[in-house]
Amino acid sequence: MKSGIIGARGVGKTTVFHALTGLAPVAGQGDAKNRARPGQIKVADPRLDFLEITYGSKKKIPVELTMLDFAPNPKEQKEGAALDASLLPLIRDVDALLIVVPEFAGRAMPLAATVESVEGELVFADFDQAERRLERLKKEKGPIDFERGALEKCLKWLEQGRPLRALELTAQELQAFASFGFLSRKPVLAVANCDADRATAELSAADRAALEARGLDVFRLAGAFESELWELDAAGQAEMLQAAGLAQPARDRLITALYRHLGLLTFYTAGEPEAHAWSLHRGDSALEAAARIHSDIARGFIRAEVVAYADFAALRSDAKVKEAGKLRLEGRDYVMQDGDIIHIRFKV
Ligand SMILES: Nc1nc2c(ncn2[C@@H]2O[C@H](COP(=O)(O)OP(=O)(O)OP(=O)(O)O)[C@@H](O)[C@H]2O)c(=O)[nH]1
Ligand SMILES: [Mg+2]
Repeated sequence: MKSGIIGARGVGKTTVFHALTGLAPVAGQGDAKNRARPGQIKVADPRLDFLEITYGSKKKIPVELTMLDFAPNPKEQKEGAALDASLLPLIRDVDALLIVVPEFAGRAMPLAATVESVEGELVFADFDQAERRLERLKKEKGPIDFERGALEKCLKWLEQGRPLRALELTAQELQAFASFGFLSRKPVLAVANCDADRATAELSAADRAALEARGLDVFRLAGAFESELWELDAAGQAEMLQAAGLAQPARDRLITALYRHLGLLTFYTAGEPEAHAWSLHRGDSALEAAARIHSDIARGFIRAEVVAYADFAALRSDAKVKEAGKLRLEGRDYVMQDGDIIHIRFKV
């Protein structure tokens, strides 16, 4: 799970990255070739802690979400541009976008309008890409009618300035576009980078309506304040958060928001060697869960032994789970549930 942090120049993208990952800005970050800086957020997970203790696992491996911060490219960015155009090719393979909008004193921009202008750049990039592909198809000979029709449908939509995420596409159309990495189809979280005293402020009704209409979630984060948290120990952090009226640091709230917005769940594999948490899309099958673990395990998939987390937590051992009849044998099409603990039998 990789999220790219984007937005206009100087809106606090690197500060938000620091707040979320604990990685402080480095001088002269990035060069023309390598502009993305990755940072990890380890997902705090009490269920995983319980599995580690109960199994006496030697290792604990939490879900990690990757954030990408991009070094600015002074050459290519026009003053006041909504988005650095040279970033567009770098965000084609991310799973989600965080659009940063500044709300801190001295640099406030209107939330909904700013997100819309960044989205406009994504829509424009998709339009450009679809149009070029269509031009190429028109020159080629052969049975290309399906993709042509699908592209024309997209172009018509994009022309009205609307993101592709709001356009219904058939499975076949999605398949045809699988390699395109359309930007305006990516899930977006708007991040309002505010001062600490506004960290829990409500959205205005107008902003909420505008963003909901676009299928976007908003996340409020006091970037500078949250970056400073990393300099303190756990007790100091808790005190500082409490003083600001916050129950959790932004990284934990962001994880919840991303999970909800991207429709993710967590499943586990656990034993003495390691307790391991994995993220998966809601609706994915046991076979897809197997593929997350290892392609060989998916290829040789026979059956999944599954126990719900709540059942394991109540019974506290594999033997008791079995005895109580709570261990299920499921096939490859089984739809994974949040908290499932699985063991996959496979043969290669
Ligand atoms: N008060 C306050 N200042 C902030 C906050 N976030 C960023 N700033 C300031 O805004 C300036 C730009 O912050 P960066 O995080 O470097 O912004 P950026 O979007 O990464 O900038 P570029 O990478 O150059 O486009 C810095 O001077 C920060 O100190 C915030 O939450 N509060
Ligand atoms: Mg930066």
